[in-house]
Amino acid sequence: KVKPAASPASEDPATIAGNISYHAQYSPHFAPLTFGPEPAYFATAESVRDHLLQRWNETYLHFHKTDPKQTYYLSMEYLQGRALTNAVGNLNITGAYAEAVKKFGYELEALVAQERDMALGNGGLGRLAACFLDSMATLNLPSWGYGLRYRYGLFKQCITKEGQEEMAEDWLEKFSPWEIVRHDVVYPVRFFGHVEIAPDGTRKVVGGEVLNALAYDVPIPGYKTKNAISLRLWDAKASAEDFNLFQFNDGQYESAAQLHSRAQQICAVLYPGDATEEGKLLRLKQQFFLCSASLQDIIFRFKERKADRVSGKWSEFPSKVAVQMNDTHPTLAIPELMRLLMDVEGLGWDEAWDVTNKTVAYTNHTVLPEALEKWSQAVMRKLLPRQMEIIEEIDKRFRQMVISTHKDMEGKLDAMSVLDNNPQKPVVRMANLCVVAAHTVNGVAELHSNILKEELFADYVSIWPKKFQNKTNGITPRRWLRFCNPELSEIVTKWLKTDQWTSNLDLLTGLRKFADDEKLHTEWAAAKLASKKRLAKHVLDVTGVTIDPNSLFDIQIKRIHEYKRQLMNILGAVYRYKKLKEMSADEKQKVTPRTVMVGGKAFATYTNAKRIVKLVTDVGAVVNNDPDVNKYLKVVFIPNYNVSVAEVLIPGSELSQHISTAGMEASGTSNMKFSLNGCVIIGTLDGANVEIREEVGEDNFFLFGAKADQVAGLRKDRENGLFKPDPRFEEAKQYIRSGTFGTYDYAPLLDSLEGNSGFGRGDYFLVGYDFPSYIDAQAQVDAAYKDKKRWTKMSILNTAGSGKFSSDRTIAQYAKEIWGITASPVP
Ligand code: DL6
Repeated sequence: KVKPAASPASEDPATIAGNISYHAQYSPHFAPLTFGPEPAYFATAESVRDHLLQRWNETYLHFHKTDPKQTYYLSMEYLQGRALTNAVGNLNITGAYAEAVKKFGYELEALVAQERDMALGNGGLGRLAACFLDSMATLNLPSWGYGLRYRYGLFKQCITKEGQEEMAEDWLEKFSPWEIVRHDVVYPVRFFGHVEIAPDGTRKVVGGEVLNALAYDVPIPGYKTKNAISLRLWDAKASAEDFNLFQFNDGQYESAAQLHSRAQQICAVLYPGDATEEGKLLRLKQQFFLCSASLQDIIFRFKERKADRVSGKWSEFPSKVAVQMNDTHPTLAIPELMRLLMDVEGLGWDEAWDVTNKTVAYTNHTVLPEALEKWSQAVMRKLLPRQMEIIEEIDKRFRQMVISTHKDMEGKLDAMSVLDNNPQKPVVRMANLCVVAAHTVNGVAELHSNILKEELFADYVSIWPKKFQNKTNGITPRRWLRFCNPELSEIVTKWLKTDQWTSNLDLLTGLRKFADDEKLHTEWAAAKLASKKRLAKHVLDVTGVTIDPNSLFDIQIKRIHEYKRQLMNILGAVYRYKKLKEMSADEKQKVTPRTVMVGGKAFATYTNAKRIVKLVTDVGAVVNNDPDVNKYLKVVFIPNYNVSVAEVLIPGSELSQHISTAGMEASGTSNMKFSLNGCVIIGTLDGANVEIREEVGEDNFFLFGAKADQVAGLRKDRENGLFKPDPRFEEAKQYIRSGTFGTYDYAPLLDSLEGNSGFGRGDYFLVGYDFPSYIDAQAQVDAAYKDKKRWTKMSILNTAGSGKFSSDRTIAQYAKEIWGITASPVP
């Protein structure tokens, strides 16, 4: 037993300053001669970490003693962003820390800016996981996240004359104060090898390569609670025995450390390119590494909490453990849990299947066919021979079950089965495996969940009608309003006469009754202006472009993808520019000045997405330098969009674009962040836009475009030559083709918008169809913005209608309706 040490976690500024000083001297990362902003940030962060560790330990002990059912969230991505502001905010010690660092001559904000984003994710799915952890901790739920400790997370985006260039971003270059290495938490993970069957029929894998998974814990504090949960990240290590000293001494340095170098590859980068076979194999290794290490750890903890579980009380397992698979990336948790239960713990198939099925649940985040994972059966068999045997058995039993109990479905079996045995390309369909094995499958917004039930997974619904649910996504109101927008937060607190909205976001509806109050309007507009000025400074710093805080700030930030239709946005800006050029000076006076900002990263090998980035920057270069129009229009590409950039952009936004082809965006979560910060949305009826519009009111949302159920018909019409493009659409494309924005070859990008040009998919994303209604909606925006009273009211009503989109609500629903877990606050 370890005796509890005296707590270094004080809330008194003088004691905190002493603790920061202590870390500056005794946490040996920087020589103690100077105390510049960087060492000051690290010492401050380490001091905050003391608070976190204390809570982490107490929470672990509490869960250990009370043995509640616990959820484990398995995700290949966590887009955490920066931690310092969030940590002091959640611990309610921001003021004390601000005062303490002043004693060293620093503003807390200046130190916060030193922190590198922890960008272990790509986009919405990873940021959702981060918001979920915040809500799990805040709601005192027994729950942990598991992920991988990539060295290079999401790449750094540089914008050059050629367009986007990717650079590796090493968030661990100067170590992270937020992670704690657990040298005692290590599990072996085996790749390759072959299955050996003992005379009694038991199986084990021998040979191949074994790497160790080493745990790093990132403590996640709840808001105003003693609970702090864990994001446990795995790193891969080879052991000393795998280092061939003989070869090394013989000068064969590379082969001597071969396994060490392979271990390093596993957690080197998030999303290694998968165009090559090696790339595919590495990605599969990453997925399995996460699943195997996490499940071994989960089983260890299940046994650790009650001594008699060592001999196994496996039917109890699903009443103590819930595993949530964040998309199909952690699907291998299914065969790996089966393997551990059968080959290590000695259960039979039926018992192991029952336990697995009652334990795992699956969230789908996309219906895009190209994003639904399929793995080559041959690769899987080679890398994971035993898990592949198990997948084959799952597939066989599923087919038998359908034939014996749902004879009418037999004709659909080839599409529903786990294995696609097409001789040209036999693959394992990961989504099908998830649906077959999980007790619950959910989509992430009403519309998306309906599409899952009615289209993608429709065939399974007749077999398991109760398996499918909706859990509309949410965002944490702490990071996405309270901490990133202090001016607006204060106003909300003042008018609601409570700050309870921070953990009960439904209280925001209380703002509705003040939506016409002039005093509130004045305060609201002043807060928005302050945020716009901060944003304008950021734009100047990172692009050199001056933007006018009195113009309408119109923002689209998200991964660059054709279905998200940044191309429609920029075509709209091009059309606007052309019209401005045609106007007389008097006519221009009546125009609503607008700054169009686009930000987002294009996947390194996604050529059309990179062309879109280039087009935005080229249009910006011409428009912003054109003295005839640049008072009325600016177009800016915001480089290196990430969580901390979003924290500056979103508070300063007035209009934001969520304009995907209906039915293609599963939910979206930045739409929720914008709306919460009093920004009005222009959007299609897609993903969570549908629910946002319901909540904030139709009058406070600029709607346009085709509906999801029209899309298939419209695509057919195009194929049959029935689509007649609007002249405005033709005009905008032609303006680009004419070379107005430079000589770069935009033909392939623009051709992708043409009928059946052969290039692209004949405007698969229906930009041409939606363009006229988009331009009309933008004209309504211009008119509405001129009426300041109307606009401010719309802004207030957006914030007031955002209560539903708290991730606290989402997580409370997962806890009750999928996981069956309840709150367990540290006393
Ligand atoms: O659910 C989180 C987020 C949604 O808000 C987005 O609409 C959706 O595009 C995104 N999905 C993915 C899918 N990736 N894979 N596989 O990132 O999930």
